[in-house]
Amino acid sequence: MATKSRSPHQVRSIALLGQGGSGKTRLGEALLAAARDDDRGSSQHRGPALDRRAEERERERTLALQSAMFDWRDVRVHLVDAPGSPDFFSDAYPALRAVDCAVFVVDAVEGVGAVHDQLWEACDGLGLPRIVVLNGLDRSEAAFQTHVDALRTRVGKPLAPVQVPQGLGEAFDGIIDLLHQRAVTRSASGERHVGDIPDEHADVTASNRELLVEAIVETDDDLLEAYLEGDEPAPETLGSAFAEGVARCEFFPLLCTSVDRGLGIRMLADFLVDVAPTPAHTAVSVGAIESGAVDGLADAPPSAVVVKTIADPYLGRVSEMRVITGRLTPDTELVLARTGDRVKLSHLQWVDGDQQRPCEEAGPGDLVAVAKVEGLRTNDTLRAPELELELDPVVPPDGNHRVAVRPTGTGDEDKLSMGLSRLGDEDPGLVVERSEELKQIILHTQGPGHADITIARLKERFGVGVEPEPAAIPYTETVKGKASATGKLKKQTGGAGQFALVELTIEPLDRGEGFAFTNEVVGGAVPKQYIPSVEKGVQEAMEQGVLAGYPVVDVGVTLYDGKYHPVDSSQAAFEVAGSLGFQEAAKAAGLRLLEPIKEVAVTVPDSQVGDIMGDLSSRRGRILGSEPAQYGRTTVRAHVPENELQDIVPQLRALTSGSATLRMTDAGRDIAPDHVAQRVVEEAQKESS
Ligand SMILES: Nc1nc2c(ncn2[C@@H]2O[C@H](COP(=O)(O)OP(=O)(O)O)[C@@H](O)[C@H]2O)c(=O)[nH]1
Ligand SMILES: [Mg+2]
Repeated sequence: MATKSRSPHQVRSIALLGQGGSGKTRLGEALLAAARDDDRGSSQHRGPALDRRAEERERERTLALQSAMFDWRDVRVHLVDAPGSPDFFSDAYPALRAVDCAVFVVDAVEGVGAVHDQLWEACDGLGLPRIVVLNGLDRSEAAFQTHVDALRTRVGKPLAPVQVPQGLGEAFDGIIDLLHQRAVTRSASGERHVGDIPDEHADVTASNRELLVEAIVETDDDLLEAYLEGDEPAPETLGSAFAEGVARCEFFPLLCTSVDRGLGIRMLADFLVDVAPTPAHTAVSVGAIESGAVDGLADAPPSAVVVKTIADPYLGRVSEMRVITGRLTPDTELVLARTGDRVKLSHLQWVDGDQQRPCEEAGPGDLVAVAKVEGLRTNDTLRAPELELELDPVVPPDGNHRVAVRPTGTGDEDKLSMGLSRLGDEDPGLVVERSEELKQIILHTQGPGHADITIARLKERFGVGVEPEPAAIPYTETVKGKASATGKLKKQTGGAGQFALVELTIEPLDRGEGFAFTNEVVGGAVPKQYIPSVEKGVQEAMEQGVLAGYPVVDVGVTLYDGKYHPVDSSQAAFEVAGSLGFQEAAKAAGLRLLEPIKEVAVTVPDSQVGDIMGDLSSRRGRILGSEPAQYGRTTVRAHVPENELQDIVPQLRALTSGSATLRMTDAGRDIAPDHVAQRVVEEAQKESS
């Protein structure tokens, strides 16, 4: 394979997306094998290029983005295989930036699910063209029309079947190509045969071809008018309108494959070359060029986006980037848009499975790796100094699974901090929160599997062992009613004494009002210069908490009287008096524990609404209502105390077989019920004793 860039007309890049287990990795391997003219090889074994990491082979699933490339009819195809589990969305989302077209692989038995919907929606947001591949048509309970119909209602725009299977399951032995009106079969001995469409498949062919032609003519008024008058456009006309419709996301073509039977693989490769958009698509959609002029793309000033970066203990930082415009060579100098720093690329390599091949020059649409450029993050834009371009980061939504981590080795805090900051650069789905208030380092992850792999990577790559523990709940305290108290400091230690006395009243404020301090002292009972000290002392006491060590909130404090001593009083003395006064008054007023509340929005298939309402209610949730969502789904909203939500991500997955999506936002605080308050107070007492 050449080591140089090609005309952008001859480059395609696609991402394989969809539910875990739908066959993305196997399909990718099959495409690579077909390009090596080794069709059968891939159907027997997991190939060498994808899922090659030890952790992936062990678990038989894809954990991180990985790419390979192949040549098909003089066109270079970059293939990006994305993980299909929500736990590894960190890698699936940036894959969308790497490519000009997404290939959604749907299992012909299982159909689509929440992963499919969520990534489909992300593609909607980016205007990324999509192709659907129904894979595994050889499996015993495989279906075709059911999935076509389900997908048609789901995607909202026309679905254009360009192929139908010849038989299903055991009987599946060929694919009918609706655009070219021919059938491709493979005999038991592996012989491929192209021929006429058998009569027995005429009906399914005709009905689906109608869907296809309608989807195409809908995109062009003249074609539509002619069609309605009974003129079906000529195949060439259909062909050219077809590719444009795909590029503009006006409809989504559907193809058929079986990796096990080696059917549909070559047709898919042909289809990618004939129909999938060129690298101009991304260049236009991110605003790097104005129109779809493919020709000048490689001669424009260079720009690229980082789709994956990883700190390797031996190689240093390795970053994979997709070229948007221009050409990159091993001595290209670019500007990192986020910081304005200049970076020099060196050691360019093709991103191609487990192969290490130097790249002399990469052009638009190419995926290349650079080593030893420090400071790069996933989603970073690199550009020629004269360009303005900076791409919006593509990040998965918050997975809402929080885990706190503590280093197991003494003195490992710095190592942990460094490891987490490196991982944060790589992993756009990982957010690290250092909470002063909770005295914890909290990882916001996509799910339990993401938390586990993050912890494993800390150990393997940065040598830090960590102990996961539940993220603490940010409780607060407040006062039950109004009360007054005296705060008095009087000390006589050797030489100078200390003296301050304050009289203050506290009262509850409305929820969310925080703190208010009023000074009503008259006649200089507390001299002016000491008033701020009293306030400061009160605030310190509030931060320390009175009931269980959590900050006190929503309290109004009025200082109405006091005493001072001309020699022994000081700012420090009034601070202490303020603090003591507040504590006394709070105890007199009585304290309550407030718990943080989240507004939770769970979207599930309509049939599971009852289960979800039951689950949320059992978490002390207050159901706010429900509303219809896309794709035959319903969103249920509820206010739920945060401490009932610790395990909600794995539980929802188990309850709905992974079809639920979850959003959470802060919804203030509420008084914790007695049994919760009691438990929290007891735990606090245990800890301080
Ligand atoms: N019968 C059959 N099994 C398949 C086919 N494609 C994939 N599989 C199996 O489905 C499982 C998941 O495949 P994989 O490619 O790892 O799925 P991914 O999670 O989407 O990458 C594997 O056990 C494959 O052998 C197919 O076309 N027919
Ligand atoms: Mg996979």
